[in-house]
Amino acid sequence: MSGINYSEKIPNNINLANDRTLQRALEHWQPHFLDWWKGMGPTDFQGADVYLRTATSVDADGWATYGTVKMPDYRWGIFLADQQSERTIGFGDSMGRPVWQQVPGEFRSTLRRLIVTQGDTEPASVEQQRLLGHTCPSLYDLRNLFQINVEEGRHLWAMVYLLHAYFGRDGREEAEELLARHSGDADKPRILTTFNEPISDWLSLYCFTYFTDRDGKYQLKSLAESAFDPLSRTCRFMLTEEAHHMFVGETGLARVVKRTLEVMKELGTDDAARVRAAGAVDLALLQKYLNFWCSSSLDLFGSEISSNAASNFANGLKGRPDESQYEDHVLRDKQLKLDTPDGVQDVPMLNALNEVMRESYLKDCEIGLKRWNRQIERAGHAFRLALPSTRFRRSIGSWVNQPVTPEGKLISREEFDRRIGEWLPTEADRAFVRSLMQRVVEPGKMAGWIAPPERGINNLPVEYEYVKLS
Ligand code: BYC
Repeated sequence: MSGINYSEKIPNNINLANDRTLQRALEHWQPHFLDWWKGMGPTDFQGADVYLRTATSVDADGWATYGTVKMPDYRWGIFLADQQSERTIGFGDSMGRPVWQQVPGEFRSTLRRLIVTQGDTEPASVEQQRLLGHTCPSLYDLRNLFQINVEEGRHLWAMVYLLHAYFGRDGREEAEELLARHSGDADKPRILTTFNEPISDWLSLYCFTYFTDRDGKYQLKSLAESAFDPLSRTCRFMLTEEAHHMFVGETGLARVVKRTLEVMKELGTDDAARVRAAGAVDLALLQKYLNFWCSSSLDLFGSEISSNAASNFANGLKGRPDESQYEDHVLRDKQLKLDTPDGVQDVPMLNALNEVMRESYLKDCEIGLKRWNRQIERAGHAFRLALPSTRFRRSIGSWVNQPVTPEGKLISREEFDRRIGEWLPTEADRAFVRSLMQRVVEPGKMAGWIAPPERGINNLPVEYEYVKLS
């Protein structure tokens, strides 16, 4: 069951050939996807040979094989984790009943909405990153970017499969719309705000893959708990791919910190202006980028108090990440204390689940910060990087538009407006970062603002020619 058939037009492990109607529908969508990829995917690199990994089966050994391929020839396909026999619903009011192999009529539009929202982020991120290839800091990084891009393309396939297979005509229409909305488009933007933010430099890419892909991890984990079994199996496989994206973010930022510390040592100063003059990212600037992307990604969990979250959980559509780690899976009698601008409120736990998830996400985000701070401490500097408060720069929820510092202190609007440039990248900061983004494509060479990685991909040396430019 878990082997993937690559001889078919659409590689899959779902016996697609046995379902001619679905096969035809997906084969009809496939050229639209390829047109979108050529028009909205990475610019100017479609002819390059890229060292990419792909899945040959969905089990631990077989899903990552490596080879050189031109991106438009990447075998995007449909891969679901194996079905678990006799799986039962793990949370909510129907806990213990068998999971669903079809969509129950009463949850059809909500499930479709969840799948469309998830699906929309995948092509959005490819669009956001489409120009980055031109300013890559190394061939190693260029290859990682393209690996992420093709896998986000595959994640789109994963959601489109669900729409086509389980939502009939509406699903097919939604699948077309996923290719028609575009990141940052004034008329047809992507659904969630973060996915309309430009990613025009590599510092933003590393922050995005650190913070936003990690939101992806948490959302996918919560959908992997779903009672709708095909969604659960689809998300379980997507999570294996997501790990590499966060690796790119975490190691990318660690390499930026490392290089900055080297420059500070060479110069014998931590003076930001001198660090910048030497072509590196000063730590205060990095902090501003972390503030920007972390706060934006915090919004992706939805409002602190959400009736959508409550009914999704009660109905078994969307659980908590790693639901089995909790004791109470029904949550009808629990409350949570939530800090709002109007004081502490007692909220039914079911309605506060977005916040529960956001808190576990933040704990996960802390891990990288601890590591980078250890690097800084070892180099003998007092500066520490920190995550912004969940109240800072929120665009949804109870703290929306409140003048709060990154430390979480409510201040006057006037002070907030005056000091915002201390906390978020200013136009001058962004222009400086852009000025660093000079393309380096000689094998093994790195741009001056980032240290080389500790090792290459799949045991190959860092100097390997990961992308052969045509
Ligand atoms: N921007 O009750 P509320 C990833 C809407 S990332 C704009 O507060 P709810 C990836 C919301 O849709 C993971 N609108 O929140 C990473 C709702 O509208 P409707 C993506 C927003 O519903 C990197 C209304 O506000 N996964 O995979 O409890 C690269 C009130 O909503 C925002 C998913 O999104 C926002 N930030 O939770 C590539 C999972 N937030 O429906 C990929 C599926 C909320 O009333 N989606 N709204 O018209 C969901 O689970 C939920 O829809 C959300 C929101 C968590 C997004």
